[in-house]
Amino acid sequence: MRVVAHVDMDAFFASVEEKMNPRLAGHPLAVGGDLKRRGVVSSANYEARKFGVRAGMPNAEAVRLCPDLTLVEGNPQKYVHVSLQILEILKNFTPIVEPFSIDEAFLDLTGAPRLLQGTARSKGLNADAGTRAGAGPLAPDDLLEAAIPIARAIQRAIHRRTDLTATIGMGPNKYIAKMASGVEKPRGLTPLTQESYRRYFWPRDVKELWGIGEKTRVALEKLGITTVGQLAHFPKEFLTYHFGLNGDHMRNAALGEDEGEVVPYYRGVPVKSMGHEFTLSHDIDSRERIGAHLLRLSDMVGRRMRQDGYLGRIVAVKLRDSNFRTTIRQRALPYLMNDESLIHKTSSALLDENWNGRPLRLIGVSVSGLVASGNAEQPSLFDTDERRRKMIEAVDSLRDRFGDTALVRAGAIE
Ligand code: DCP
Ligand code: CA
Ligand code: CA
Repeated sequence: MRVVAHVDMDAFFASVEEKMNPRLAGHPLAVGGDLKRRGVVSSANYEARKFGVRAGMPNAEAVRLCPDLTLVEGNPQKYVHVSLQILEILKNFTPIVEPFSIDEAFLDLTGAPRLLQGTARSKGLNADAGTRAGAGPLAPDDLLEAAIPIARAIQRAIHRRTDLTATIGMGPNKYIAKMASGVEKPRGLTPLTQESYRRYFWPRDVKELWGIGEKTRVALEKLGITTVGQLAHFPKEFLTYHFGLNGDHMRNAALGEDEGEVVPYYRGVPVKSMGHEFTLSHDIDSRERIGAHLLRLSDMVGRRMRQDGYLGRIVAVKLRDSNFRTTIRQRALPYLMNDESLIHKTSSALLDENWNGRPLRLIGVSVSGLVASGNAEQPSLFDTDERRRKMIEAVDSLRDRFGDTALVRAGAIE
């Protein structure tokens, strides 16, 4: 029996921008990435959403829908900074915090000290007596209820420290918690038991399930499954037959079953790429100097791969010239390795093939396509791996869209 909370910041990037420019507050605002190139909206505040402005929409379309829209480029460093700040706040409530994306985290509140006090009170015990002695097993509903004040306290703490608002979903597992946070936004606080989860979601469209995209929705429809409830009741064997392992995952999702534990940040996030980069103190155009940096970077990357127990296959270099033009080029090797001399050889070749001779202000080397060098773990698409992938993508897309923030290891906001 657990209580898991999912915290999701409201209109994250847009809200951070609002706070930095108080005169923008209350007006439609969207973060549009690079405004000179044809960017897309990454975050719209709730005023802008009233006009239909949504993340993923081209900037031009957003402006057409909402001519009064303030479109800003965005400050990725700031978002990463606030994201880390929020993580620090969450850690005050329980050490079991799993950062899931730039603006989301899961918390396992089951053992949180405040929860234990709360349950003791609701059972008519004094907190000192503890809950284990004589209290008997708590009903899942009691646990969830006792966690509501903690969720409120989390929202208050986030607001106090960052001036931003968060929505929290809670449930007996991560899946229900994540689904619950989508029920009411912004500033929502939604606890769902497994029973209330089913009551609420079973009549709804399968596409509302987290992890079910348009392709899967269409495939399910062909089997006559359109609602979450139908999916939950569909014979397991059929689903497995049609969708393999994912069939099982989907069914569990519909049932609100999820054994996945909240993996605390300190246990480390499996990484899919490792890289280092240097921002140079002044622009450099000597091949020799650049080569020296490349050697050092390759060395750092290889060393870290071995330290953390990874092998990888795809070597990439990143070059940013004095005009802020960023080039990323990669090459796949035919085998897995964690050898800095190979990384260096490959990255040097990539440099020579792609450098236009312009002075450079940033050089980076990374290796991706990583696997653990020890054990080949069974990947699970729907579960943690999928979540991790999303997180990694979130951070990567940030870096792609805005150029680089500080050195953020892909897949780990530490
Ligand atoms: N993001 C992005 N590109 C997207 C979607 C999101 O860069 N296509 C970034 C900007 C968002 C942040 O990730 O602010 C969090 O994404 P969410 O989907 O949680 O969206 P918001 O926090 O902006 O809004 P909501 O209040 O709906 O959670
Ligand atoms: Ca959000
Ligand atoms: Ca989010």
